[in-house]
Amino acid sequence: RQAAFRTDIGALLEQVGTGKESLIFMKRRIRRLAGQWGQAANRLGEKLKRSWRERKKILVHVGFLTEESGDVFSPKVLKGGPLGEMVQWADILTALYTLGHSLKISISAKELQGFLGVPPGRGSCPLTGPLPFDLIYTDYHGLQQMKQHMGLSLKKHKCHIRVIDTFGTEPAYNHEEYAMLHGYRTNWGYWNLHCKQYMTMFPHTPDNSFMGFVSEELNGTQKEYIQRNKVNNMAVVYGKEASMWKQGKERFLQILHRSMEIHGTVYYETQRPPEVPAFVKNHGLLPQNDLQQLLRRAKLFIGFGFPYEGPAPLEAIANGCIFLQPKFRPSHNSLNHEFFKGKPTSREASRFLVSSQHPYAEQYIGRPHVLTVDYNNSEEFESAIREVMTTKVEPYLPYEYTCEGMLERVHAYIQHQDFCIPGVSIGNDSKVWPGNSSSHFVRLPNSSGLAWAGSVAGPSTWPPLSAMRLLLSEEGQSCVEQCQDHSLVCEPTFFHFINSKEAFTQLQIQCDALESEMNHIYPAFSVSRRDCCLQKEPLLFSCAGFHSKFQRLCPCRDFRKGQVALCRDCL
Ligand code: U2F
Repeated sequence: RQAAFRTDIGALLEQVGTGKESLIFMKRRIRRLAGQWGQAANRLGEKLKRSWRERKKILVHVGFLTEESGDVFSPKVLKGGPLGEMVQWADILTALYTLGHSLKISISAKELQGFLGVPPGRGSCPLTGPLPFDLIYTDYHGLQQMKQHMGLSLKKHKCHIRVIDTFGTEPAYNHEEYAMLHGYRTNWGYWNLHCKQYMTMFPHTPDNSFMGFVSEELNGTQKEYIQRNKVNNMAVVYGKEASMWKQGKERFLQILHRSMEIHGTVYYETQRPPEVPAFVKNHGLLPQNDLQQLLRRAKLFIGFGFPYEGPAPLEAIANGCIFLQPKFRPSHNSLNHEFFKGKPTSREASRFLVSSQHPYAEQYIGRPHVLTVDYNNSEEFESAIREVMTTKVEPYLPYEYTCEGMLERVHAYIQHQDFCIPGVSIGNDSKVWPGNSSSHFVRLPNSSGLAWAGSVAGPSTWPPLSAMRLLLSEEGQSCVEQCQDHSLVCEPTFFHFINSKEAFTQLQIQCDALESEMNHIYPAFSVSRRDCCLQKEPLLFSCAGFHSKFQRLCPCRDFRKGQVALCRDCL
């Protein structure tokens, strides 16, 4: 069953259903971006010409939109509520459909049951036969519903599940026993999945897979046109809900208003919301297409700290705006900020810190498109506004947020990620280190670590082992940071291959003792005790973990320019 690219989205639109505002929003988006997806499919088709793609049977169960989960999102679609999640699900559906897979979509527990073929009230293991799908994309709500309906059979089939999880889940929070014992309890449960089964909205943690979404793409003519028609003193404020304008924003708006005309897209019922000053031209919540038109004219898109990590700044930058946003010192996380409380992630490793409203824009895009400044320092704020007015920027969209980029990434995951293989899969404690060793690594020049030189043995060879670089972190440093210091990215899949005494030897570490324990910072070396510590539980292999007294063994890899999720030889 070969998968063939699809460019006509008619059948997908029919499948999405109708009625709820959330579905209407998603369908409108799918329709609006259809041309762009079609062109991307043709380009990727050319690129992958010879490779055989298997057509998978896929179920997409959007848990947060089900009545059973309370569906708090749909009634707020037209009232300034979060749309980011719907943007992402619309794009996931389009990507899977465009790639040519066979798709079923469910947004109720009843549909879920029907598609899975589980008759109600069949005891604790209702699904006795094989799972009728190769892959199931869902979210935390959906996972909970699947547990309810599948009972113990969920455990048998969970390697087929992918969880769309905006902010991500770190290994220490995912492992039930460990989370309970070591203070990593959360509101979202401990599912003991392989952490790469969680898929995020931005590439914030390499412990998870980066799913993403797409933004509008412009051709050369459109770019030129936009640049010619930019209104140099026009600003649009990021925040579609009045509450996002509260708490001392007026002072900044006043300063901004001295040099720029300010526009807003804040939802209101009958009157201007009191939080929005009279000098702001408020358009009310706009349909996505109209917002894009507004952004095409504006020079500045300005954030005031919330919402965190949404799609809108990427859309603004893609339409040629400069994005100005506040720096957070200290960074926000689950310990110091209400919004992140109870989320299964610490966001403590640098680069993945919530160091500003939109860390991806700050760290992956940066100047001249993104200015991240201390809003409490009026001089810095004013100088940023002057910079906006005097800088010319071109519309910019990172490749990983284009349709082709997303298709390429999702295609690679579908063809290569397999969490059902023993040795890599859930809770399996087997050691994959392929026997004895000394030829398995070679030292690279200029202290850039060790490269794999052994045979490519074992089942878990995607990403390919040729991409691996073994490095040793500083004390107190995570693998996220150590890899990043060498312009690489941490690749948790490779931990299996470096969790051995041989890896320490090859790094020229002399171990006085060797122990093996369940700990999310292992494999690691305790400098004071000269202990080499191995990981006992593969589910706890973590890029994010660090400890002031340990140097970590870090499996890093290269990545494609503009596509951090994939290594150079990953396609
Ligand atoms: C994020 O959700 P939000 O919905 O608050 O994210 P935004 O960046 O505001 O953008 C979502 C979409 O809303 C659209 C815009 C974006 O694609 O085109 N939109 C619109 O259609 N009309 C308007 O007038 C203004 C915007 C994030 F995505 C979620 O995951 C988080 O839960 C949430 C809270 O941090 O922030």
